[in-house]
Amino acid sequence: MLIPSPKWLRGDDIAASEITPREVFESRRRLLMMAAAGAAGATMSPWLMRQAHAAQAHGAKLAAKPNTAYAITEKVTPYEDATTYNNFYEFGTDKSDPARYAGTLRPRPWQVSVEGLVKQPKVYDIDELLKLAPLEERVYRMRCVEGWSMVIPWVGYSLSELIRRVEPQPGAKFVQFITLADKKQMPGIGSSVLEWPYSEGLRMDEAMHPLALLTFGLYGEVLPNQNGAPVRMVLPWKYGFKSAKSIVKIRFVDKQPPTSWNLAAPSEYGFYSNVNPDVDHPRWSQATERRIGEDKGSGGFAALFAPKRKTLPFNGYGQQVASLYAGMDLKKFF
Ligand SMILES: Nc1nc2c(c(=O)[nH]1)N[C@H]1C(S)=C(S)[C@@H](COP(=O)(O)O)O[C@H]1N2
Ligand SMILES: [Mo]
Repeated sequence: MLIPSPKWLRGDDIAASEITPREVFESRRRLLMMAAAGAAGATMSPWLMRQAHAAQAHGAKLAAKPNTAYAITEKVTPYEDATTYNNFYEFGTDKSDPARYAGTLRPRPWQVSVEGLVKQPKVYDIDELLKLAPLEERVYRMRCVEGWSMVIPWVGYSLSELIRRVEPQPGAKFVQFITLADKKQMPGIGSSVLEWPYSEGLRMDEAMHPLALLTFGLYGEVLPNQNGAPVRMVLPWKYGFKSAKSIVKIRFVDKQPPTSWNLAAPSEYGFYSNVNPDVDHPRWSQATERRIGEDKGSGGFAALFAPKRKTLPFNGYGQQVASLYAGMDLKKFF
């Protein structure tokens, strides 16, 4: 059995970045991670695996002013869980795949094209977009359609800040988010599990809701690649898959846009996908969820052993967003 040296597991190796050219350092670090994940994968405990992945995750600081308007009192999920238990199918379908393989994603240089039915279309450089409005820290509850949840301090600003600046035309009824699909950076693109590029969408009033966060960071740091660097959406009242990662296009359109998960399984994933304990997924109940990081064990088993919680309508954000859906049959528009 291979026992990894505690020195690099602790992340001490990161100090080498000061004396080693970044590229060399990063590829060396990746090799260490791959050795840990691969060679020892069969015998290393899930906890050790996650420490190995966590060692690669910390990014540059990203300052933001806490916005307590939507503050929740639940315990924040440990950083290690939020950055090693991910869904990002462009890097594979296992929860540990994004942390393992997203090192190949290059979040700079990066442009986001804001286009379609707007008076001021523009291709934003990511660093211009980052400075468009003051960054806020918002602690949001997140709920995946698979039945697990987390509490994450995100860094970003309301998408409405951007929407106002590009001035939608009267015909713009929906916003579509299109994310990067580059085979060279994303090993999962070879698989046909979803149609690429990943696409998501919102109705204009949903997109304008202040809770809808254009997100650049988490835990006071820039987004790690596995969480959707350099920019993603975060929509806390909807199932996680609505929160598209690594966005390259924001398109204003007149009709409800196609979305990747709806195309893959229309009977299981609707356009709205509001968190709703009363609408079961065809293959499982949505009445409860497990909070990642609350388990005593960890790793891929986290979701199995964490205690069950009741899932709340709109993920607990009903007071803020329920009025958007007044008069709609949410069983039909699931
Ligand atoms: N581009 C892209 N965005 C994506 C996904 C994906 O596979 N590709 N997965 C979604 C799903 S199912 C979830 S639950 C969240 C997970 O975000 P997190 O890993 O930061 O918690 O990202 C969403 N955004
Ligand atoms: Mo998800």
